[in-house]
Amino acid sequence: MEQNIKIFLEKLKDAKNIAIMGHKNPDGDSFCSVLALAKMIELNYGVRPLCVYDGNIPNYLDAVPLRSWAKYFERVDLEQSCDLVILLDYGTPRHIGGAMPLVEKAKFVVEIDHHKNDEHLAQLCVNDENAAAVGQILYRLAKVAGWQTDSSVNELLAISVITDTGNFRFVRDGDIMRMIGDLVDDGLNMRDVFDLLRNKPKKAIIMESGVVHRSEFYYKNRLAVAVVSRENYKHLDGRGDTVLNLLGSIEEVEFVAMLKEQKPNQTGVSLRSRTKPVNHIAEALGGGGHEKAAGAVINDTLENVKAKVIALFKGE
Ligand SMILES: [Mn+2]
Repeated sequence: MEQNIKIFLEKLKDAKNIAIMGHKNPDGDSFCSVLALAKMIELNYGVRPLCVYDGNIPNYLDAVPLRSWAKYFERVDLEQSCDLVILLDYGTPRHIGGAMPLVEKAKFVVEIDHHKNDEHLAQLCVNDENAAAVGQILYRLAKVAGWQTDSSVNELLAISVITDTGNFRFVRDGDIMRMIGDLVDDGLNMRDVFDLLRNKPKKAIIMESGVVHRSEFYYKNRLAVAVVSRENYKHLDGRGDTVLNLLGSIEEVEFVAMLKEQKPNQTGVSLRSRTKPVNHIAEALGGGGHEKAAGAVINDTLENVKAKVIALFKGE
């Protein structure tokens, strides 16, 4: 067993008071990994960790198992000193958000992540940049540790890898498929899992399809640009996956850029690619991410950011 995993398991044995958190505005991987790990810790160590989040949980995750365990950071005692705080899928310290006091006051901090990160907050890292999702790291960890799991854990781990791989589109090796295969043999019903995610509000889908309808195409249709105005941004559930998926399924489209007017002078950019990496473009905008799925948040108007993004794709 790897040394860092050994130390993590030792820390779990001794901890009476544990908090787990993912990144602000959790996605499927961040949110479901937190809940899956919490349940595994309860099953195997007899302690139920505190699951904390900041931002909004998208409606499409409303029906996932143990949803009610997640507590908004303002409703928990941020002054307490936990024996152990576990950070999942956070990427960079600024993505932790309001639960940061718990990290600062913790006796020991562990992180389990698959993002490239040069600013580790934890004393102990159980990271794997090659993992497609934190759920995949947790699944391996559970195997190595010999942890007992249950059907809710299996569903949560499946949702975390399904959402972070874009329904398996971005799997990089067979590990994820073997993991799902094992879970299915263990009784996981894939149809139920996908049904759990059908929780988008009608408003969100109608709005997203309108955004697709109004999108613009550049460089011989190789770049699709979608714009979510301030008014529409309020109805966005999660990260606008419907927009990204629909535009990304057009024959000639290689790149999708979705611009979101989060505030009058703050624009979020999500980039997706079918071919070449786009993370250098996200980095040029002050953000970052994975090779074919990256993003940035820029303190500038929608119009200015749109012009910048289109210019950056010139020659790609
Ligand atoms: Mn992730």
